[in-house]
Amino acid sequence: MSINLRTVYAFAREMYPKINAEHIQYGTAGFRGKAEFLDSVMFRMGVLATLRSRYREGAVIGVMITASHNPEPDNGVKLIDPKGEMLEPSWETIATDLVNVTDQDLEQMVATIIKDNKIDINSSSYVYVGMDNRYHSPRLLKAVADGVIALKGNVREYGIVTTPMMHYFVVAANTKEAYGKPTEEGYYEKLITAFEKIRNGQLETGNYRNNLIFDGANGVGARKMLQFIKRMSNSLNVNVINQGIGSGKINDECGADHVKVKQRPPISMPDLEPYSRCVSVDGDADRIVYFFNNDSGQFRLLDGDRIATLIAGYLMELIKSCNINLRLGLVQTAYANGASTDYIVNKLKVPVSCVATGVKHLHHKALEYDVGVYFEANGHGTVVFSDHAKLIIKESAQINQNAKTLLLIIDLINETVGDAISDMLLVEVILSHKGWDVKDWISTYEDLPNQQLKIKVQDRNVIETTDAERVCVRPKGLQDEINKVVSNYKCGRAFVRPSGTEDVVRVYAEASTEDDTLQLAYEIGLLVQRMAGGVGPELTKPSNAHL
Ligand code: 16G
Ligand code: MG
Repeated sequence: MSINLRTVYAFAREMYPKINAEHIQYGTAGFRGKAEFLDSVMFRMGVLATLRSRYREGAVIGVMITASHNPEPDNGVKLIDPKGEMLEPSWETIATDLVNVTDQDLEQMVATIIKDNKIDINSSSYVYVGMDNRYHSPRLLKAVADGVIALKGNVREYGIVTTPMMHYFVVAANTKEAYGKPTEEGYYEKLITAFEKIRNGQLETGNYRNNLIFDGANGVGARKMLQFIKRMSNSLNVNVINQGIGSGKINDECGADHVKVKQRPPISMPDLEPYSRCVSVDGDADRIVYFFNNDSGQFRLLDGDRIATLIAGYLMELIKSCNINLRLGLVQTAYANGASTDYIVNKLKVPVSCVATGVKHLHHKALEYDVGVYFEANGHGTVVFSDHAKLIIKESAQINQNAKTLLLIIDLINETVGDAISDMLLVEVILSHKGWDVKDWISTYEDLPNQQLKIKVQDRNVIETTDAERVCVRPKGLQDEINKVVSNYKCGRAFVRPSGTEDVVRVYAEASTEDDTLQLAYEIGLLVQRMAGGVGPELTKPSNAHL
């Protein structure tokens, strides 16, 4: 094979010229922005994925085209490393450099990456590409594929898939199918087989009912849930709303982000019977929250913290009952409600670690446990099992029924990344085993009222934090002021951090009453405005929680 780097330059100039001079950065969500400016970014990410595959000795690298929970005009791209993890941080920097270079300098930059990383440019390379159902995604997918072709890599297109499906395909291919078949059918088969074996025909127990309303956010999750339903026996009755057919726009007034942030049900919701179980996923189906209305019509949310405590508590019970010795832990972020942490540590006796925001931090920490459960409050999360844990569980499963269930759960959960549909199936298994309805589930603990604010400042990076973002070390003196304010509130807790996805500083506050929480968030917001270069009008006190 002979590769001429001029091809990269020629392709770029002719078909994917860089039309936006604004500097963009590969962040926790990869690259994201308005779709019309992303063609050159996509082409270059195709080039980079090909180089990365060669650097990793021909392992499959994934590329997912999606802007997740963002509005429809946005799109984005993320690379998936061979074991299904997010792209290695040193290559995030390379990605940032590569998309910001001019068309003229592109050829030279590619040559530098090849040289610096000692890449054998004539070796094989494999790139898998998938996309969400935004109308501009096919155009952007072609740009990625052309990037791969420009460097004579092999590209496999999966069409419309969820983000977690892409992670699954990459791992399945790189483990030579030990994790499953790297096809859409292989994915359904693995999850559905495990789910139906665990259910074992026992559909309704105690207060658990077998019906569920699924809000697909007009995104990929809706389509894939319909595919699940087609292939499942009657093990779960799912009514899919916001299917993305007709005029419904992705994430518009629906989906996990809408439900969590606005604290209200999505549009197109049928009249809800009190306590009927509903679930919302985001546009690319890697986030999930549950919700219901109580008998006075009040909306109640069961977010990532609730799902995490349910799963961790259940896995702990199963492990104990098998008499096997495995270290189980839960990983959360500073956004986890204090009541959830208190419940899981003191009632369920599960150890908890706290890490910085972003899936990669949680995933990394969870790998330190034999069984690591991780969830962000916003609904990103999954469970990872170490090789040692898998071995012990397998042995025990020869004689113990609960270990058999654990073994099936390993197949049911998508270990590669948080997967809304797989998480949902696991929650359904647990609720059904416990004979619980949402009322039983929510009564495990009472959330502390909480409030988030966004503060605009001149430069959000003047805020530096440590200790999993719970302590602010810069600007100097800000943390002392925060501590003083917080000490005036019962059960008060607050922190500030620069957002990784928006040009704002985020404030989080919780306290024992709703009024106190609003006042605490307000006071901390004012401190940020005063001490971290706030711009715009002075903050006014928010009047209701969950803005
Ligand atoms: C990204 C992260 C998400 C995190 C959010 C925080 C991934 C796949 N996604 O969407 O985990 O909660 O950023 O946004 O890591 P923020 O920094 O603007 O608060
Ligand atoms: Mg998402």
